[in-house]
Amino acid sequence: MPPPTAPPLLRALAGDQPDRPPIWFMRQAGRSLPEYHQVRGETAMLDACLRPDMAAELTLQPVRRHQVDAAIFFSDIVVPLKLAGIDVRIEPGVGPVFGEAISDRSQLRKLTSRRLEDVAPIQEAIRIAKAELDTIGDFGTPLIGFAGGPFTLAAYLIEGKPSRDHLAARTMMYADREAWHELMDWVTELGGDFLSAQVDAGADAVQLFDSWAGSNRMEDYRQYVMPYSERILDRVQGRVPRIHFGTNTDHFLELMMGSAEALGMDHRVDLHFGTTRIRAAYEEQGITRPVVVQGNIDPAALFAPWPRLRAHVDHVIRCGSLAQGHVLNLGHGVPPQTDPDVLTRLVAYVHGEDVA
Ligand code: 1CP
Repeated sequence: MPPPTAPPLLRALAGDQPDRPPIWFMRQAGRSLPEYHQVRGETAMLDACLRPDMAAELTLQPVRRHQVDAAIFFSDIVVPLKLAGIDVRIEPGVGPVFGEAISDRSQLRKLTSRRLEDVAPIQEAIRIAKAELDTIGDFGTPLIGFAGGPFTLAAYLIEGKPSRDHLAARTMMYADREAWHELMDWVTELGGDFLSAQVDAGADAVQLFDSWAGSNRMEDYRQYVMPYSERILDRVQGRVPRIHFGTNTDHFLELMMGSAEALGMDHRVDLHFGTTRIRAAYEEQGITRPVVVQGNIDPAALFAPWPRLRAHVDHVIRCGSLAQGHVLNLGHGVPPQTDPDVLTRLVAYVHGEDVA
């Protein structure tokens, strides 16, 4: 167990309940902050990710402004693809768009011969950010590194752009199992290299954004996705605590819970119910490690009058207290139109400051 002088995030991830849950927000950097637009200006998103000074600055902005208990590294899940020389850009208001979608084996072959080329820019950004983070808060502020889940990355590669139901990706899973495994194997290696490079450079914890894995049937997740999600998380096992996050994963929480120290749940799952289910599964399987959960304030509540938002947050904190460790977060990313002052007030409230 980390000592009481460890940052609250690391204590909670180890299954300790500090007086108050640590809080950070997925997508806390970026579009909701005026200072983000000022610093990024016209720089393309992926270029910003690969400029160490800029990526470090954008990582630090939400910590300075909101006093959150963790920074998340400013990058994107497609950065390792870009670093492997793949033609990808992030289109404003859309997301990742690729020069070509992977639809046949010859394209796949070309792809899978590629490796992560130069991780120096992201490692340098982490070192710059860490130097300042170490001086913020009573015990320093941890930096969370991340990678995209193999299914989520494969879905973008096969669709060539964001999609709603990931039909093309799930079709390949059914139609050409061999190609599917080859692609998943490759994105897992690449994502694992990206993740461990961040830990090598000083990331204190990691999160796997298995964002779109929930669009699979439970049995398909078990057979065709889970082994890869586990493998990528295993790359940093024992080095830093790991959070496994997905959306719409209510139908296989029990499968996800075993792959990391903490399970992130979106706002559709009642945290009370989710926590109880994990506890029961741990008991049944004789797993002795602590139940640690992350989540899951509904992002829509950020737009409600303060007393209503506060009541919802109180409810989430009460539910989370049923676990041995709880990291307070939204159920998914900060919506771009969020008023940043609401986030600042929310953090102050959770930290026990008098914000009415
Ligand atoms: O503050 C932070 O959270 C740090 C930076 C971060 C993270 C963790 C960014 C910057 N992207 C991500 C992860 C990411 N990227 C995920 C997983 C998180 C999630 O489930 O939401 C996903 C699915 C992506 C892919 C992506 N990149 C999308 C989603 C598209 C879709 O399919 O709907 C989008 C819109 C982006 C662009 C992006 N990434 C990050 C920022 C700040 C932006 C917006 C860039 C801009 O237009 O200004």
